[in-house]
Formats: sequence, C-alpha cells, structure tokens
Amino acid sequence: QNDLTKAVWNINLSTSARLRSSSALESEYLHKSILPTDAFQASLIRLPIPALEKTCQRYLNSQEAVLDPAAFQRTSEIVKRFQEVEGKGLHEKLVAKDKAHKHTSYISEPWFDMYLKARVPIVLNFNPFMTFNDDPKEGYNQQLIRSTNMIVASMMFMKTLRAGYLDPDVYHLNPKKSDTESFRKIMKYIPNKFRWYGAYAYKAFPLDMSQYPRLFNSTRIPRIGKDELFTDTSARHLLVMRNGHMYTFDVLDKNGMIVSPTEIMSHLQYILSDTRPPPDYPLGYLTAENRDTWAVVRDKLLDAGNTEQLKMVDSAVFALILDDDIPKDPIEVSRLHLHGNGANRWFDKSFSLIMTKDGKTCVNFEHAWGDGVAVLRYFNEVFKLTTEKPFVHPDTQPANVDSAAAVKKIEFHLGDNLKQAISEAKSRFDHLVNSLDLGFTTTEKFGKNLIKEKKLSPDAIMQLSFQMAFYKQYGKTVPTYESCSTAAFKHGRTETIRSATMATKKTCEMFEKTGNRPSVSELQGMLKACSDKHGQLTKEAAMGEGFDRHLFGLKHIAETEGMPLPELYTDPAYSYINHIILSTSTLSSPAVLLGGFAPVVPDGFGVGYGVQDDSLGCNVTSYPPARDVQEFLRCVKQSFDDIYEVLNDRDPKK
Ligand code: BUJ
Repeated sequence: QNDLTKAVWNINLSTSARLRSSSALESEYLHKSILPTDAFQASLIRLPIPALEKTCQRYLNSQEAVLDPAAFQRTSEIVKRFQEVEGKGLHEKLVAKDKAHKHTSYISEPWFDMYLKARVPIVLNFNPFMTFNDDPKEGYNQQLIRSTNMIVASMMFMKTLRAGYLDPDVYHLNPKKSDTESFRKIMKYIPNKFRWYGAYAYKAFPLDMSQYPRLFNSTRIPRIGKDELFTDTSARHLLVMRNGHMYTFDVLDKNGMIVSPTEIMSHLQYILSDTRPPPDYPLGYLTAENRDTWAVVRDKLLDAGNTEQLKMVDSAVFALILDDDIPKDPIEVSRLHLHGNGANRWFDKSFSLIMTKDGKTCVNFEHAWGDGVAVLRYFNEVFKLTTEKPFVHPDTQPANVDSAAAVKKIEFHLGDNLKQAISEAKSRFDHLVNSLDLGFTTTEKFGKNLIKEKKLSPDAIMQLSFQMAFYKQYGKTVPTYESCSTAAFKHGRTETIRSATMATKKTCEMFEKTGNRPSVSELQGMLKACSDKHGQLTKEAAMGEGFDRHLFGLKHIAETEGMPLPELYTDPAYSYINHIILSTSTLSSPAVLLGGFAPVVPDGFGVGYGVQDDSLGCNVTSYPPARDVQEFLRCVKQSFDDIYEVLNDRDPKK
C-alpha cells in the first residue's frame, strides 16, 4: 500500500510539474489545426458506382492480358451476357442500395465482411508491416530511448486526434497553393456541407478519416464465422510484450494527461530488466490461428477466468512489442516485423509497434479496420516527432518512481486444454512462417529523377519491372494487383490497379526477343505506352473507376440476396484473374525504410516496393517451391538494368 501511495504521489507530482513548466498544448498535442479533424467529413463526395458497360469493358481489357485467345473469346461471350442480363439487375439493386445508404460507400460493408469473414490466420495472410527509418541521431535508437519516445509521440497523436486538433488529411495536387494557412482559414468559413467543393476549387482533395477512431484502443476479436472489431476509448493503459510475457501500465493519468516521459522510461526499464524465462505457453500464438479455432479457444479462456486479462489486452491503447533480437540484415528485420517468432506478438491488435533491441521499429497492423492511409499518417507523425523533438535522450535518467507498482504483469489461468491449444497453435505458426521465403533488391543506377526526366511514370516503370521479371522467370503474364487508395471518397477503401496490360505483355516479349531485335526507339516507345496505360488505370482506380470493387459489390448483392451467381463469377477465368500471383503495394514516405506482406495465394509473390529519387527497391515474399523469390529478385534486378539501358538509348541485349 505504501509503495502504491508513493507511486501515485510521484506521478501526480511530476504531472503537475510538467504542466507548470510547459503549456499543455505543447506537451500533450502534436498541433492544434486551424481546421477541425472532421472538417471535410460531412461534405466528402461518394464513391461512384461505375457504369456496368465500363466495368465489363475494363474487366475484359484486363482478362485479355492474362488469358489465351480461346479462353478470352469464351469469357467475352459470358461478359456480354452478363452485361445484358443478370449484371443489369444486380447493378440496379446495388445502385438502389447505395442510394439508401448515403452515409457510406457501396464497398464499405462488403469489404469489412471480406476481412472479418476470412477464416485463415491473419498473420501472413493479412497483416502487413512498415518499418521506420532509423533515428539519424546517435544513441536515439537504443530500445529504451526509442520506445519511450515512440509511446509519448503516439499518445500525443491519439490525443490530437481525439480532441479534433489533427489537421485533416488532404491530397494536395498543388501544395504551394493549398497546403497553406490561408487555404485552411478560408475553408474554415465555408459551411460544413460545402467545404469539399471549396477545397476542390484549389485542386485539393480531402480524404476520408472514418478509419481513424479504430487506430487506438482497438482489436479484432475472433468469432465463429465472422470476427468483430472492438474499441474501448476509456482505457488508458499500454500493452507491452517482452519475451512472451505481457505487461501493462498507464500511459495516460486519470485526468487524461500523458504520463511523463521519464516515468514511462522507468516502467519500460523495469520490464526490460525482467529476467524470468519465457512462458511455456505464450498466448500470442493463438492470434495466428485459424479464426474459428481461435474463437473457440477464446471462449475457453474466458471460461477459465481470464476475462479481465483479455479485456486489458483488447482495450490497450496499442501493443508495444520489445524483442531482444539484433537483426543482422534487412531480411531478418522483415521477418521480425512481418511475423517474428509468434510468442511475443498479438496480431489482433489494430496495430503493434514492434521494436528490436537495436531500435529497428515497425508498425504491423491488422487490416480489417483500415488501410495504409491512416496508418501512414500516424507513422509519419510519430517518426517526425520522435526524430525532431524527442522527449528523452541517451543521457536521460528514468524517473525515480515505483515501477514495480505501476507495471502490472498479465497472468493467464491455463488448464491443460488451453495449453494444448497453444502448443498446436505454435506448431502451426512455425510451419506457416518456415514455409515463407523473402528477400529484397535495389538499384542505385536510377530512380524517380531519371524516369521523370524521360517523361515516364516511376510507378509504371516499377510495375513494368515486375512484369518483365515474371516473364523472364516463367515466360508469361499473370494476374497482378496494385493497391490504390479510394480514400478521396466517403468510406472509400481501395481499388485494384490491374498493372498487367496488353502493353506490358507486349513490352515483356519485345525485351526478351533474341532474334530480330526491336530498335531502341521501339523499346522506348513501348515504355511510353506502358507508362501511359498505367497512368490511365491509376487515375481511374483512384477515382473509383476500376472494375474489381464493382464486380465484387455485385457478387455480394447476389450472395446476400440468395440469388444464383451469374456465369461471369463461375467462369474459371474469373477465379483465375482473382488468384493474384503478383500482389503489389507501395508507399512513399521519408520515414519508411522497409515494408511488406506475404503472398495472397500459395503460388504468388508479395511485393512491397519503394521509389526514391535515385534508387528503386522492393521487398518480396513467396512460398517455395511454388515460387522462387530469390530468382525473381535476380530477374527484377535484371529488368531494372534492361530498362536503364533503354532509357539511356542502348539495347540491353547488345
Ligand atoms: O489493397 C488493399 O485493399 C490492401 C492492401 C493489400 N495487399 C497488401 C495485399 C496489397 N494493403 C496494402 O497495400 C497495405 C500495405 C502496407 C505495406 C506496404 C509496403 C510498402 C513497402 C515500401 C518500401 C519498400 C522498400 C524496399 C527496399 C528494399
């Protein structure tokens, strides 16, 4: 009791001291934006439902690149019937349903269902990771220093968001004109309902922020058939995992003030100095289970008297995962950040910050609740704040507080049945992650600058490199997915850019031709054709004008209304084009070092890639022997070299 009183007294003392020394705004919030966080939310435009004819045509254009001529002919006929008969009825129903649900988008519900009804483990199948660059300052990457700084920055982000102070997400086409104070001030005076149009006049596109409330205090709860998302904003504690053990401590005090950085540091030091051996039955493995299996085990955990324990885990602001590893290369970093050893993870949390002993840190996130845009905003703000205005430094001493009292270790009651469930989950997890191979490649020969100089799109060239690599390795063009955000619309999620096109297919063939080589200017012409086509598909996808989500939405209508599935969906070509062999995603941010995800099918590649001014790089995964990722990476490197030669007026094969 005495210790507890002392701890509480110390905490109160230091909080009030901090309040006296600096204004609450500076120490508790990232900023106070001129516009409230939800300034544009009410006026966001709605995700369009494309015209059925356009969807059918886009679908066929994409099929043509991956089907042989006979199969393409059959599919064209099926699509024609779909467009004239069953598709029409479904489309009308989808449009009517969308009209009746103006507060959201037609894709929101089916997309949540897609994630939450999936029964496969979320690790590898869904959770991606994004690794932060190192802190450029010497000493700040030590685990204790960096984790303290990241917790405080995260809490400031959370508070800024909850107070409505977080500057709204806006995609600025002309940042000089619109990413300005005067733009924000003008917007403020436009009534809520019309603000979007005001921004549009400046070529500024406000983004949907409806996913943000699920960033903190949230988790995915396994349920039979369909999981649930859970959020409890009243919780003030953090979940820390180390060595398979779970701990919590408050990061906000009773008044909602952020606990002082040196106290947080003391608590973390206390956890880091815990020398007990790892638990025999770490529960984290369960979150990597098949979702129905996990749902049953979770009920058994509750029956065994672990209600409070699970509540602490589920409601925690987020999970901080402290690993003892010191990875020796980017491959080891990627492995730790994508899956780790499973004992020291809780994949269900909306996101975890995973940090190695030497401070290599990532965000690994559960995907059902949200997409890259919200996560990347949090990621960028935390990186900026921790590197520019850190709260603790290599010479900072932890506060002299009673961390033994403030830190609670979560202990679970486990009967034999639960122990067995954990052992089974562990062996399945080990088997799953051991079957994954990964690697990366980069080129420093060129990057965004040269590609732009040649009036080509850097993203299109990257996508073409993957097409060329696959063609070099396997001699064909396969279904390819590039993720594109539709956050410019209310409750938008993503659309697919189908980056395997007739143009890329032809280009692959021309580059590989041995006899009767095309001229360099012909190859340059092909790069341009690929770039233009890709640019068009990207624009369309970002405007909600792809075909994937529309066809998906129509299928969802048929399923939910118990209607027979039109032949378009039972056509093997539909399954084929949705069996994504090349799944790709990119993000550009000065804060990102690495990122990636596993393949979405057993015989696919998972390609995370980045484009820098003077370099290109990708991080790729596969399940051997179905796909050989190391050979694929050699082919990607060769493709970079080939393209580089052509950009410099040389034939790579001569
Ligand atoms: O499309 C969707 O709806 C969501 C997608 C799903 N999928 C990953 C399967 C495509 N989710 C995302 O796109 C989020 C992915 C977040 C991670 C992206 C990784 C980007 C890597 C950047 C840097 C890599 C540089 C490597 C250099 C060696």
